[in-house]
Amino acid sequence: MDFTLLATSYNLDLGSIGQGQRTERYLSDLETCFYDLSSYQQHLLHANPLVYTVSSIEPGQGDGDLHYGLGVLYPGKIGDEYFMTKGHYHAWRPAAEVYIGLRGQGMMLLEQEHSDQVELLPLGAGNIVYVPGHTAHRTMNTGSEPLMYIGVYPAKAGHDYQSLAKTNFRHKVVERDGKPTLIKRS
Ligand code: PAN
Ligand code: ZN
Repeated sequence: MDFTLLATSYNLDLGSIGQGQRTERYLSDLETCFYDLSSYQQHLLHANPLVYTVSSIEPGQGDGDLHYGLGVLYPGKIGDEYFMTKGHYHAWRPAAEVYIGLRGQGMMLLEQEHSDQVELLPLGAGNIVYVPGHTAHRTMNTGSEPLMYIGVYPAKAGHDYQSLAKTNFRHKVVERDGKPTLIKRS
């Protein structure tokens, strides 16, 4: 256990948390995510913006330990599809996660692995989303300022991006009449 990590603080103006390990994802890292490939490639010809960062705090590695991370997801769109995270299952499938919205406006897409169950839930300042185990989850920024949230998950959850690489979720979330709309992929 790293006792120096028992207390930390976050700063939403800086989008930073304590001594968190920061991961950066640029548009070019998200090539399997956006359905409108020509808009995606067009966008990349002009710029490769930072789409999101995650800064993680990992005090312990035991079976009962928890990790948490501050996510900062920037606003933007590729065609009619919002800037989003890659999305993943937890490698240890039973692991659930709690997302606490701190600033901005967004949504979460949840898809259960072995059923057709799908949820599109608000995640912004004032929202909390519980992600059950065995559920793929992705976050989208549907607003015009950075979306900031904290996710808390079992230390042994891990990330499985591979299982989603081909299907890229069964649904996409696009803007229709100014609103986030869930559409089943054909
Ligand atoms: C979050 C995510 C974060 C970034 O901390 O890791 O939102 O999304 P991707 O990992 O899909 O790029 C979490 O769900 N951890 O388990
Ligand atoms: Zn997760």
